[in-house]
Amino acid sequence: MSENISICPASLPMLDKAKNEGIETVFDRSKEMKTCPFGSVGTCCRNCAMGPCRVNVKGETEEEQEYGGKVGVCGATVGTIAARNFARMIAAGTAAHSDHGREVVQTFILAAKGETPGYEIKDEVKLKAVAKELGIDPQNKDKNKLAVEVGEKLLTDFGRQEGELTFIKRAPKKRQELWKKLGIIPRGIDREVVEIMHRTSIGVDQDYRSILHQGNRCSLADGYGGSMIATALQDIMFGTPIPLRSKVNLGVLKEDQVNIIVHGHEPLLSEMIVLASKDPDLLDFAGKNGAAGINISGICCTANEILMRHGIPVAGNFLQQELAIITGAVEAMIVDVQCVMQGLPRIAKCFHTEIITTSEKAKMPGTIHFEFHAHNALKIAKDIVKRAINNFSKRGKVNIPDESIDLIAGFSHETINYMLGGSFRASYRPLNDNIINGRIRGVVGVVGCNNPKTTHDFSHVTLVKELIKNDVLVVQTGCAAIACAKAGLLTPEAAKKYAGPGLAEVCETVGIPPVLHLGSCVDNSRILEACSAMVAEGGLGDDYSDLPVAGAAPEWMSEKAIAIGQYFVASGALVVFGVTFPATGSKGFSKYLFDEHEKITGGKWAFETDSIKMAHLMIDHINKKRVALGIDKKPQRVLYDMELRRELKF
Ligand code: SF4
Ligand code: MSK
Repeated sequence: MSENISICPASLPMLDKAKNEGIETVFDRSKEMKTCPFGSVGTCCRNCAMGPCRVNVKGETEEEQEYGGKVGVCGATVGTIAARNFARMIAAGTAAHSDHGREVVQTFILAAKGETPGYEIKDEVKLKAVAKELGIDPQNKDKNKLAVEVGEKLLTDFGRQEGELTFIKRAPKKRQELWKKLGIIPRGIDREVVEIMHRTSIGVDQDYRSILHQGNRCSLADGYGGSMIATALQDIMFGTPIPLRSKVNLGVLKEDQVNIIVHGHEPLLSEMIVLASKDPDLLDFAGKNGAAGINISGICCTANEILMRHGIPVAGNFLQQELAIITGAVEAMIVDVQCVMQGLPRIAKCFHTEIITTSEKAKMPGTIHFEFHAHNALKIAKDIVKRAINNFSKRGKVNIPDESIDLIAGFSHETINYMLGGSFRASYRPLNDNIINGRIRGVVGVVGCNNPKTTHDFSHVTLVKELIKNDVLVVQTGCAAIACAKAGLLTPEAAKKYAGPGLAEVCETVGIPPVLHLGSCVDNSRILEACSAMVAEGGLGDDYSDLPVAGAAPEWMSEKAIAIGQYFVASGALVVFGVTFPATGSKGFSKYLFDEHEKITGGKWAFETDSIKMAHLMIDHINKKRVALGIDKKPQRVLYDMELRRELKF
């Protein structure tokens, strides 16, 4: 039975164990849950107390649905309701990434002021580069003073009422002009989220095109605001990732050590936990408690953050958070914000595991709360680690699946630049050249979550294998990256085994995997940066929408994925989602997203649940872009005679 639930070799035995011991997991709850047929297609409105109104109309055409079909009590049509719901998902996703970004900026400023022991400004090169972008002269400035200036300037992006977000300038000129013409350049991050909530409340914006107009503006506040700021300052504070080797899957848990799993999103806490786990006193204390060491691993995006910068192993992705506890080997699961299931404490009760919440914003009944504050972060981290060590002796029977595999991570935008161009002439030229000469067909970002409505990891792995087989270089973030890492796709060796001949040749020459791990969900902003660099390098058009690229989230579940998808669509990309699409109840609005929107920003959404078809949807799109760029034909090989050689100019 478990085989249909997951393809992950470590998850299957844990699912069997759960079944045998009568432990309920997310997979059981998903099977039992009768999802609402209105809500799942975006046509249930509960924005006022005259409803909830469910308007799953059956009309064949948009006209039948919008003008002759069932409407809400206030008269809201199905298109308005679907668009309002969709826009609210964008707002929620943007809020999540941006509130994360805000925490990072505030801690960054405190760190630079020397008020947060444990944190420091690590990457001065990136600090100076960002300062220059912000119009701050870094010359002869103390790094901490400079960091305060940078942090305070970026903090204004959150509350700004007019003007433009700072990092909008990272987009190609032509794209910025288009956004300006359309009126979708975000003013301030918070303002765009608030405006969506206002416009989508009863009796305000009642035109799905207008609602999505604000959806575009808000999503850009995520991509070029909250997410991009978080990535930039995290890199400066904790170090810009460079390629490193590590391990992934539940087999990274160690039977003879204290196992601490960090789970959630913000690296502010996990960085300190990593630091605390190396403390000689705590290591000594672990020894006295019979443990051979302190083993830190991660789940979800926290895992990606500490993997990218420290090579800390990854225990699993979103759907493995409960399964990790079922190993019986986890002393503490330390959580902060986002993607933390409330099912955790119920499962933890069956074992000795303690769930430790740390954010003032995210509390859970049945857990222990150690409130995390930046000014004494290291002390709190040490207290938490000590508590986990104390728990080691309470362990019962342990079943750690013997499943873990190597992966390479750490591909920041800067790293890709250096790896391809060399440290003296960092450049995207070789990538562009290999796209132009056809060795690499194009680039696809495969990102996002797991969803128990579909076989765990299957769509990610199937999609990515099909893409690389067709010479498409894949870049990944989030739980998607963890899924493919578990399938062995994030190693240089995977190129020879799975990639098409062109991509394999490039990977072999440069020494990179065919699938590059770029980090956590906020690090999707690295993909935007990489696309900007590709345009700036030349030869592939002068806007994002000219590039032979696309994006996909085949197993998405979070509102954050919709926000990410929308900022790529607003940036001119084709974005394909699997599992379900929360707007298909409205013929008009879904036609707008899937088709008409391309005429506005050059980008559009698509929905496809079959991973192979999804891959070919994107490959066809990439092929069309290649034709438009005039790079669809292999350059003809010319045999030069002496006369032709003499004409050659060097
Ligand atoms: Fe119903 Fe309109 Fe109220 Fe929504 S806003 S619940 S459609 S009456
Ligand atoms: S953690 S948002 S399940 S990718 Fe970023 Fe994974 Fe999706 Fe959470």
